[in-house]
Amino acid sequence: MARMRAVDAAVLILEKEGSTQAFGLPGAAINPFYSAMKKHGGIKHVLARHVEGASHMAEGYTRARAGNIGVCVGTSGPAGTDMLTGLYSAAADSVPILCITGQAPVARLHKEDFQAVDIAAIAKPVTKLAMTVLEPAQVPGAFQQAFQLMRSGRPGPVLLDLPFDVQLAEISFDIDTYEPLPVHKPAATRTQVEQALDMLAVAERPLIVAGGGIINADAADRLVEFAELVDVPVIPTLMGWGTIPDDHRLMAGMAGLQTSQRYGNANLLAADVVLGIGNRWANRHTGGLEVYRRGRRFIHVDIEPTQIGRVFPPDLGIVSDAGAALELFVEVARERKAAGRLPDRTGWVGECAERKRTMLRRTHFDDVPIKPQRVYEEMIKAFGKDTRYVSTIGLSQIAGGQFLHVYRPRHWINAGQAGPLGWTLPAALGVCVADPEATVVALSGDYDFQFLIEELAVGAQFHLPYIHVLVNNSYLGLIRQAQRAFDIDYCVQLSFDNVNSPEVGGYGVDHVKVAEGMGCKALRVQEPGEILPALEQAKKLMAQFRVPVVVEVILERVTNISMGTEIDNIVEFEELATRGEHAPTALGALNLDQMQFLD
Ligand SMILES: Cc1ncc(C[n+]2csc(CCOP(=O)(O)OP(=O)(O)O)c2C)c(N)n1
Ligand SMILES: [Mg+2]
Repeated sequence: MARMRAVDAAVLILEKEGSTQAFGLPGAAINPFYSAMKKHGGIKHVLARHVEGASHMAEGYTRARAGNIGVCVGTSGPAGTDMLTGLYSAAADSVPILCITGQAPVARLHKEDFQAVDIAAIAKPVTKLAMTVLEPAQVPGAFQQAFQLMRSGRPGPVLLDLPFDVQLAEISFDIDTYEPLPVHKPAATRTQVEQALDMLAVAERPLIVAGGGIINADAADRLVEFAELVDVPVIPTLMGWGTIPDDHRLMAGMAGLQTSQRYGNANLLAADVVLGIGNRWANRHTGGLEVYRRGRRFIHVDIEPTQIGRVFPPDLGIVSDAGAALELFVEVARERKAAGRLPDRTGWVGECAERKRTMLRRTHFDDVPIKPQRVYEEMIKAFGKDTRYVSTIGLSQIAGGQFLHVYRPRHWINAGQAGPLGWTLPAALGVCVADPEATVVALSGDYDFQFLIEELAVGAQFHLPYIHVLVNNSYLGLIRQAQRAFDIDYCVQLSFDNVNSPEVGGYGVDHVKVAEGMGCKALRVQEPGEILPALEQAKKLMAQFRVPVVVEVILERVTNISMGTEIDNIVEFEELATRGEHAPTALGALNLDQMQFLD
């Protein structure tokens, strides 16, 4: 059998498992692995400017395309600790990434060697497996198991930590005899699906809650087919947004405390039976459970057995991969339809659609400084249905969730549970690498943008063009809004007089100069009428220079965005849409002028 260094075997395995894209940065302890990447040539590498950035790039890369597993690589010590945030956000959103770190030699691990830290122990709670591989001959098995675990059950990240001497040690290995291990995904049984359909059949106002598990299972088409067969409206979760197109007649809006629509919450509150598929009843979706559950029965389908009953006990729990479950749901629903056993839902579907047409928030404001709602209206005009949006957290992301439209799975790419500031920019770069043809539009507040701003240089160096809409209120806006409860406005200001850039008018950082300094293009907008032309100009600049283009929109400093503590008490801070021209890009808004308003 062939003899080779353990790292050579590792790189051959990565290639065979289909993980051919790495994001990272070298250091002395991981140089052997880099030498193997160079030698074999089958793995492309993007050099990040911060190791946390590399981990989020890997996430963006995985999230963009079914089957992708992004790899992030760093040296020993701080590189691993920097990547923990990526591991956490990947784990929290059920996203597989493989994190590879260098480590001090085995014999020196306990001697407080330079940059030796027990990264496997630190990473344990945020990975499916975190292992320092102590025996060179275990390297192939560790990688084999890593891929099996990342793909089986609830997907998630793995960290493999490779001591320097383990990387270099020679082992016997033949890639031709290496086979990926079988992947295990539980599947619903016919009895379970029959029971769930029986519960839906006796409902008067049934709803489907479509979670990110459907996207992970690449099963959005089956979801839509099932919803159409049984004629039941769908509420996607934030992670499931795009499983059913926003303009589909059965898309009933999103429910929740923040990234939701008024009609989404109203539709959920009106429902009597809810079928959740591949979702986890996240607290920003449910709000208080008393309100969320009141008077409703729940079915919960999830791939991970211990997710059933974690948040509240469902009336029926089914352990299944979302795709496998939906396949059976479609099959049984077809049979019932042919037998004339599916109830007529015309009235209920019409009610939900009417709320979607009428319960709208206003977006059309002409104010200067610009009100944030207007930005999303202009974005909808500028970007088509195939746009891939990337965002993380903040008022910017929340308003994006309320006002933008998403039409396809993996076209709203968001670190939903962890919400780590700084994620947007590197994740967008990862999406660009995964889908170079796509129109990628990132959405950040000024603080999120500043967090990992240095990654712009990566976009310029590697020619990863995308548009970054930067909504600048010179505030930690979401936290400022949250501090209203404490009657403070404390440590949330980002404004200062920039001695080099008086033109930013006290908004502090001159993002245009920073972006240009990093080799990107940037435009600044101060008035609502300039937004659309700037976005159009950005598309041209992106095509011409093949670099990231930042469109900074200077917002009014203080705007509160609709949110609340329960899904039945969302606070509206602006007047609602009462005429078509108030919400010209809302779906169904074409008929707004004739509409009967619901309060
Ligand atoms: C690492 C990290 N620290 C703190 C927070 C809490 N946090 C959430 S949003 C936010 C402010 C975001 O400000 P900005 O990006 O400007 O967005 P805005 O709300 O102003 O639109 C903060 C500090 C976080 N999500 N992540
Ligand atoms: Mg801000």
